[in-house]
Amino acid sequence: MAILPILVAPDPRLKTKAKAVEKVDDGIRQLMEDMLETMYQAPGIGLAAPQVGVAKRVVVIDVAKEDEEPQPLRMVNPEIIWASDDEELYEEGCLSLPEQFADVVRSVAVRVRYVDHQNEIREFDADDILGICVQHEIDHLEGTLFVDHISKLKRNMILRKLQKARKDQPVTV
Ligand code: GNR
Ligand code: NI
Repeated sequence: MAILPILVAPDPRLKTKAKAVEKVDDGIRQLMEDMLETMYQAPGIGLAAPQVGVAKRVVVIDVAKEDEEPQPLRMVNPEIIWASDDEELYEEGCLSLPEQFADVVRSVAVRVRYVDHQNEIREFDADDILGICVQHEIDHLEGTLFVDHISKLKRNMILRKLQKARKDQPVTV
């Protein structure tokens, strides 16, 4: 297991479309375990491979609360095969946009198809925070961040703050 460094916007690797995985092998399984460890320690409820600099369609999610049993989801090539017309606002954050939050409109419910860690095709319905998280993570595979769903004014405010935070960082040796 390993904690992987999480990329912070602006970074061109966060804007790149990730490639489909042809076969889930030990390398992909190891990547998913490392992503779970990285997500838990961040802490976050989801993580997409592009956020750790890997341009592959791999996502991990766990929306269990701190006092609940962990419920890790490992998804390869996830796709939304149905989305409700019904939409709702939710205040989102992102490990690649640290300390930035904004209201995003998304479908209330989605049906997701993915390949699991044993190469089996699976489907499930998600709503609530899980539905939002799945949509947020699949966006990452397309090079889309939550700020791409809000007004240009709010997006630029957030991106400028992050640019400034990066400039103000002490020089690392
Ligand atoms: O940890 C996360 N929390 C979160 C909160 C609201 C909506 C989406 C998310 S996903 C985020 C982790 C992350 O950046 N995944 O890509
Ligand atoms: Ni994110």
